[in-house]
Amino acid sequence: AKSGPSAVTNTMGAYACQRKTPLEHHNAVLTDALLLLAENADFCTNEGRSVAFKRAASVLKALPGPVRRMEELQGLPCLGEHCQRVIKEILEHGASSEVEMTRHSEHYQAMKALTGIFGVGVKTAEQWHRAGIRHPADLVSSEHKLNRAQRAGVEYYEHLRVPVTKAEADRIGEIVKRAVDAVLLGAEITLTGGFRRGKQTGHDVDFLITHPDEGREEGLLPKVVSWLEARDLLLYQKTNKNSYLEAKEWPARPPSNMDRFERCFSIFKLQRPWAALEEPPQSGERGAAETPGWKAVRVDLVVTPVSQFAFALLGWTGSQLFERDLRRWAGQKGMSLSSHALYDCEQKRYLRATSEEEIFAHLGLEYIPPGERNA
Ligand code: 8DG
Ligand code: MN
Ligand code: MN
Repeated sequence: AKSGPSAVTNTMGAYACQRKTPLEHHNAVLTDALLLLAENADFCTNEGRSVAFKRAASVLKALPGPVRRMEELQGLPCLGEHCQRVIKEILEHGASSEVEMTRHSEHYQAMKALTGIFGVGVKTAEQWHRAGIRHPADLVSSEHKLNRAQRAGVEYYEHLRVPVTKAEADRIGEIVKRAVDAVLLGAEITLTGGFRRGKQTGHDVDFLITHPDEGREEGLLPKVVSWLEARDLLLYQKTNKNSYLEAKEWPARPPSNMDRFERCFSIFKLQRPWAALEEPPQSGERGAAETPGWKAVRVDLVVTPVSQFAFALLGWTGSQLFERDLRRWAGQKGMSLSSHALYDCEQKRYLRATSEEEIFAHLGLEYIPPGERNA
């Protein structure tokens, strides 16, 4: 407890799940820069480098105040040489030449636009980029084959670029609740993802669906989807069946962030009853015809048996870095964590839990509430 001024920072854990990371923090200029480099590393299929930048940004998000001098970083985890060079340049000159060069590079901009299309990953974007495609609009006239998801992604590109608000997420929650109630009495829905962490906007809306009687939830999604489709509420959907078999998952299968729940990746057609109240079109600028009375919104629906609910909730609340570090932490403790279960490799048994708190306790971690998992 008694040590120099910089020692305050020495106590920060190296795993994101060991620290509290609020949504609002004090180092956005630095984290924006590092996260842009992380994004660019992803675009260059350099995952290791990307994660390193994300970890560094995450550490800065957890600091109690703005970084002003390099000495304040002493003893902090996850800040490698490269990150420190970037931070130093920003502190001294207000910007990093590497970050600015990357931001304006043709490759970065094209990859950002192309991976911004729903259904398009880095590999596909890179292939298209090599073929001279720079923007979603280039795909409309090109002979490049698009799958069903990508066609929807291109069609609703401008809609899906606009962040989803909390109000829209709540409205969609009401619709999903009605659909679920109509097809299975007693089923429950929970808002997860970024909105559960307190974000006011997101790129999509994530819901978990369960039923207090184990097994009743099986095969629920196709019925929910039919209910929504009958009311013209879906622009796109792809539903996958549950493929999880506890007995077969470990130790054969390594833990991964892709789970095996019954799930639906969809695009909702959200009517805008409040469209008239929002920014009325300037006279002579935008005609009413250009402002449709609906908005396309990405929605993920995931169905979980109630016995796995706590694990699914923990796994789907994010952030992605928080999840990654939870799994890494578990591994280092001789356990294996997924969105389905926690397995103790030494005791060779599953550790049950009915709440997130219990899972943190099994892992020997202090409980971190959703609002502080914004790593
Ligand atoms: P945003 O939408 O507000 O931009 O952010 P987010 O809500 O944090 O991100 P997300 O991409 O919607 O993902 C939410 C969480 O769900 C995140 O922690 C990762 C997790 N997730 C997926 N796909 C899968 C999956 O297939 N299995 C599991 N278990 N989790 C997944 O995105
Ligand atoms: Mn989300
Ligand atoms: Mn999602």
